Amino acid sequence: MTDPHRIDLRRRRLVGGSAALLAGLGPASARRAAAADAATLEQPFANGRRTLVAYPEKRPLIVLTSRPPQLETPFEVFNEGILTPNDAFFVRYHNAGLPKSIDGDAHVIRIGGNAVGQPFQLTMAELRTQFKPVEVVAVNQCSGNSRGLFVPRVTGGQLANGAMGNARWLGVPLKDILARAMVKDTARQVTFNGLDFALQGGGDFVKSLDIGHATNGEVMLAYQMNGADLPFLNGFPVKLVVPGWYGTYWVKHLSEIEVVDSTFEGFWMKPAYRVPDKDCACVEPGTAPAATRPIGRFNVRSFITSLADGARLQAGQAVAVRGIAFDGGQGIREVAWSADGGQTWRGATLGADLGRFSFRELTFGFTPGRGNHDLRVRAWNRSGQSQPMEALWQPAGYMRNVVESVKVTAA
Ligand SMILES: Nc1nc2c(c(=O)[nH]1)N[C@H]1C(S)=C(S)[C@@H](COP(=O)(O)O)O[C@H]1N2
Ligand SMILES: [Mo]
Repeated sequence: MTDPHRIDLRRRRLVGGSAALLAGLGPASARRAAAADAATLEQPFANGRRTLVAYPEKRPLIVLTSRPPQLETPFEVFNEGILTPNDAFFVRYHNAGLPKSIDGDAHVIRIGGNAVGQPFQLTMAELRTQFKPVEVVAVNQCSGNSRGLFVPRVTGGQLANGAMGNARWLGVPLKDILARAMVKDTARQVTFNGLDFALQGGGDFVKSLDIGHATNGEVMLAYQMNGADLPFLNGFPVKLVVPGWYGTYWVKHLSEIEVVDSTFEGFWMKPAYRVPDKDCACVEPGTAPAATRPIGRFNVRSFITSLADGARLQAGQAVAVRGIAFDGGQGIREVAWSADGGQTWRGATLGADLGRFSFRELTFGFTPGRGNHDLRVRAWNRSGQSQPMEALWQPAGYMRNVVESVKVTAA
């Protein structure tokens, strides 16, 4: 890992030779790239044909939209290791207005709002040198991860299970930064804005957290990911990291923090990114919720990563099966596996514990008899929460966490 205090004066991130992708020529360039390299794959739902394109600092990823770039991680990447490589990490933007280049040293973060006594500005150099850095391994997952698997289908980005990733984040607790701003007793929420913008009116992407959450010591301003600068598309030079909470709060290219004396109700907090205000965050399929709340923590999820649906195995030959489990910050306590669609279960083995916000490796051995097998894994977190056997439903297509099924055949 590089020295966190290192200041690289050449820390300027142009979006490389492919700046055109981000500068407004996106769709045409992306189409050309796609035509040249023509790698496609079929997602596991109707109309799931997708192209893979290598954006700046990225290996070929699944393109959902090119303007703005929205890229999904091919699922087999999650079998490479417990940390998701930076060049494979998914990308999500709402607005097509992206800065063409960001000078990582000149970048400043403004801290203000009507509930601070002492507004100030922080340069990246100050952020790196004037505070004690902390590290956390944490999953970033889009609220709409797996939305394409909803039945009945819902509108929004049609993603399979690759809008998530796990990284080691290095940065400064937001709490320490806000301590300099003389936060007043009237503070209710903290809002976060980044350098990206809406091209034709529309809403700039601004998010908020309650003051107690923002100052819990976990929420941080991260300037490194897996020991390297953040890739441009993942928020260079600094992003908010909100361990255990959905990616929507992880504001990229962070440039403005305001402590305010009211509940912020900008478009991306209300009506966007809300879930049914019930324990299950669900409603009867096809119906609308009576009341909603802002989306919050991840629910419990687990996946088999070493076998794809439809895999063919050798009968009588043992297979070491691998996967991952995670939750919103309690930590995973237990994972069970089944080879008969959930009728009988046995315990899986958990891998190294990288902290309660990280993916946790799971493994089990399985020797298939001749025929079809429906493999499933199901996780429990330390407060006993688990995954439903039947998928829950809600109109925005957030928070899918059903026990998934991987069907394999042995001959
Ligand atoms: N500045 C900015 N930050 C943003 C967004 C955005 O549109 N603009 N989208 C959010 C959403 S919904 C998600 S899921 C995460 C995705 O993070 P990533 O692109 O680094 O994977 O970024 C969040 N932060
Ligand atoms: Mo998201």
